[in-house]
Order: sequence, then structure tokens, then C-alpha cells
Amino acid sequence: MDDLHSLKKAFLDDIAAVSDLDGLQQIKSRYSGKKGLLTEKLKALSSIPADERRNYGKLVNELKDFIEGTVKEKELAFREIEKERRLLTEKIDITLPGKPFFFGRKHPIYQILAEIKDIFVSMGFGIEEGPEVELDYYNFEALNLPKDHPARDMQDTFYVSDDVVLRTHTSPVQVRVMEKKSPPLKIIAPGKVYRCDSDVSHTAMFHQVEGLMVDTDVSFSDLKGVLELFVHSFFGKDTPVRFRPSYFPFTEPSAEVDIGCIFCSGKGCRICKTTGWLEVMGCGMVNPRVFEMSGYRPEEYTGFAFGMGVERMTMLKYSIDDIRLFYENDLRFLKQF
Ligand code: 2NM
Repeated sequence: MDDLHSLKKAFLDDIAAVSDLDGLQQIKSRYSGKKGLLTEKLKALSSIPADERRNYGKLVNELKDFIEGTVKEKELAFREIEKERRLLTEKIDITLPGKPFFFGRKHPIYQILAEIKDIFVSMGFGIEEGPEVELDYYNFEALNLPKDHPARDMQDTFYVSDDVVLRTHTSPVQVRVMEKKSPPLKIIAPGKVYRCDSDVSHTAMFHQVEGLMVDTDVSFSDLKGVLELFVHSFFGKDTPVRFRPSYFPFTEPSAEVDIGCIFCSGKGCRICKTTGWLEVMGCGMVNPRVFEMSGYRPEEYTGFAFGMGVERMTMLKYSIDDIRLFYENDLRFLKQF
């Protein structure tokens, strides 16, 4: 019996000295583990004289209950202390400002492209798209650009093979639409085009919007009305506009559309080369030969067409002097739009 008293005393000393859960775990296995001191006493029961065994066994079991109960109590107390400690140290300050979150946005070229589309859609134009890898026939031949025309030069055009090119304008989309649909037609063709060219105002890939309107009595006045309305919606209603004679193989007559220089208000500067005017797009009455090749009867129909560069429109609208800024992916530039 004395051995049980000293075991209990040793346990109480150990428990009084323990300061954390790890230490408690060690005590637990020292006394009631598989090879623990209490377990030893239980195993030794068989070697005790039969008349003492009953009483001794009862005391061992009582000591076992006491030790296990005390360990459990201590464990709960330690867990409570640990919880208090974590509540104090892991406090979250909900008044701290949040981490900044950066939203993506449309590239400036696509913002302007959407603006241009909206203006023409509001005038009743439909939107048509087509392949960027195009047959020489649709890119050149059907637009009255004969084989020896300078625009077909290897220096400007990316050739995929003898009769396949990267489209140099979006006009081939319009030819494809004319082959499929009969007049009246009122469409724009926005998209990427490719020319082997690069400097401050040219990149090998850029975006164009071309337009086409065909009906039985479309006139140059209709062309002027539509494009003036477009320029005034896009650059502002007080922007001066003029039509200057020009030449394109696919239109006759042809013209360039100029706006009063937005940099010097028409006084003449370095950017407008002292003319007071800036070229914004090309246009004209569709050449009857183009209609013929697409299967429209030139005796029955007339039409106008126009084309503009989206990068150029964006540069003019925001006074940007280097086209390459659009494609360098510098967020300091892109975030301004
Ligand atoms: C321009 C200028 C003038 C044009 C012509 C055609 C088509 F397919 F109807 F013949 N589409 N676009 C055209 C006319 C484009 O861009 C400067």
C-alpha cells in the first residue's frame, strides 16, 4: 500500500510542476501509458497474495481514476489558457485598410474601336467581320488593284503564299458580303490589318474600320453627310471638316477627309505641317468595276465607301505622338485611358 501512496505523491509533485500540454502528455504516458507506472501495478496484481489482492486492486483502480481525472482536468485548464492566449495574440484589426485591388480594362484601341462602331451602328450600319489571312483575289484583285499596282508590293504586303496574304485592309470583308447579299447594304468592317511597315506612326499590325453603303441612288452628298456626322460625333461638333480630292483604285471619285488641326486650331504647326489640317480617313464612290466583280449591276446601284485607322484616330483624339506606345504594354501609359 505504501508504494501506492508514494506513487500518488510523485504524481502530485509532477502535476504541480507541469506548465504546458507537452509536459502533461509526458506525465500521462509516464503513469497511465502502456508501459506506465500504474499499468505496471495492475499487471503485478496476480503476484499479490489472494487475500490482499481484492483490496489492493480496488486502491490501484481508485488511484488510476484519480490520475486520469486529474490529467484530464489539467488538460482542459491548459487548453483554456491556450485559447485565451490565441484570442489575445491573433486579434484581427478590422479597421485596417484593405489591400488595393486593380481592375483590368479595355485597351485604348478597343475603347476607341467600340466608340467608332457605336456611332455607325446608331446611323443604321451593321457590323461584318472576315478572315485576316485572305486570298489575294479578295484583298487586291476584286478591289481593282491590278497585279502591277504599287500597293501590292512585297515591301508592304505579308505574303503567305503566291495567292494568300495577310489582309492589308478590311475591304475584302466588304467584297465577301457583296458576293453573298444583295443591296441595299449599309455595313462597317472593323478589324486587324497587316502591313510590312514600322516607325512612330506605323506598326506591322494595326486596326481599321471601313464602311460601305450601297443602294439605288446613293450620292456623294450622302457620303459627306455620314462622314461629317461621324467626325462631329467623334471629335466634337465644332470640329472643321473638309473633303480633299484624292485617288484610290476602288473608288471614283475619291477623297481624303481632313479635320481642322486639333494641335494648333488650324493656325499651322509642326504636326499639320503648317497646313492647319489633319488627314483622318479616305473615302469615295465605289468604282463601278468593283461592283461588277462582286456581281452588283453598276447601272442599277451606286455606293460610297470609306476607311480609317483606329490607332490614328486614337492618337489624334488623345494627342499621342508615337503609335508604338499602344503595344509596349507599359501600364503607366495604358492606365491613363
Ligand atoms: C478606303 C478609302 C476609300 C473602301 C472601298 C471598299 C469597297 F469594298 F467597297 F470597295 N471598302 N473600303 C475604301 C474606299 C477604303 O480606305 C482608306
